[in-house]
Amino acid sequence: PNPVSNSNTFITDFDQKWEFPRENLVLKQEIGEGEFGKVLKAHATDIHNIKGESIVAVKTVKNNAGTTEKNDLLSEYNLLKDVNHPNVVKLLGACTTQDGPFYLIIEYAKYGSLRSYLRKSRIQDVNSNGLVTGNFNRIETRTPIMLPLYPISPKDILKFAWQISKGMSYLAELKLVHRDLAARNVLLTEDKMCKISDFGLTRDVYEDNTYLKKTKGRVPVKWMAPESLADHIYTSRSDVWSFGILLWELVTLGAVPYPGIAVQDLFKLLKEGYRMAKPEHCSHELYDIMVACWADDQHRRPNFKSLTTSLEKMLEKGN
Ligand code: ACK
Repeated sequence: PNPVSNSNTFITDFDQKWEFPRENLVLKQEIGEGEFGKVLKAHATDIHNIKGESIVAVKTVKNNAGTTEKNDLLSEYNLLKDVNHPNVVKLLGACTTQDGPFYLIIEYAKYGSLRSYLRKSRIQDVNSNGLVTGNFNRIETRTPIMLPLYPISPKDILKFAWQISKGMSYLAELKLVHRDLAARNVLLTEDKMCKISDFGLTRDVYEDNTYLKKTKGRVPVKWMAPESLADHIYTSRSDVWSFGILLWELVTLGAVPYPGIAVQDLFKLLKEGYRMAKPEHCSHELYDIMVACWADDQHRRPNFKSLTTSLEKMLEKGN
């Protein structure tokens, strides 16, 4: 039989375990939009063993999306079915029936992407005394109490790095290569837990642990290892390079890497040995980790297990 299909529905393997009835999903406002996809906040009733109503996030493609984008969302769905870790975004269900668009339902992260949280945490406010007070939410009482809206401390930054490293270590163990690890692709929940997300580009690696990307798609050049840029080689070791860039994003509260450098000039500079300088307020210890992640020889980079241990030690020392 010919399934009914419009531009927004696409054929997928029906999976009873994850299928969620459309009538139990009430879409609310849009929380994110890309060129071909969007993310909506929604209310779901009785989803994934959670009785009653829960707030969830729904990922879908727009009408203008092509086959690549649809396949990316489908592969994200299939991949998320097999992963389960506190620092990896949780799949809650999917609507795949042909009477509507394909919806991927994942856990909702109150603070959105780590990048947006980092950038919001920068916003400073000058109070009536002319003092910089940080980003404050004024709660009116007889004596005004000021509470930071997006607080962040050096310890939080280390904690975020450690959590992401743990999630990546888990993925690497499963032989999964993320290929687009960046602060924009990590979500932050209400209890300040980092969740690795956006698995559209993730591929399972087999045999020699190397994924060779055949065609040119979206390329996050400033997060990419030299071997990915030159030869489209993606491994957990190239994810480690991206993790180094993510550490730099954390310390700079979400700055764009290699400020002032055009993407087309980057590869040559990296091959000549150029690396980003130590950001202000970054400890030498953390900068050494970043630089180690950016070793030109992928085999000299630390792995996620050892990164997790190093970050854990730094957290224990309280620096
Ligand atoms: O930084 P943001 O507000 O948080 O903008 C991006 C946008 O959608 C595109 O990815 C937000 N987003 C994505 N997934 C989720 C989620 N599960 N919960 C909350 N926000 C999300 C993200």
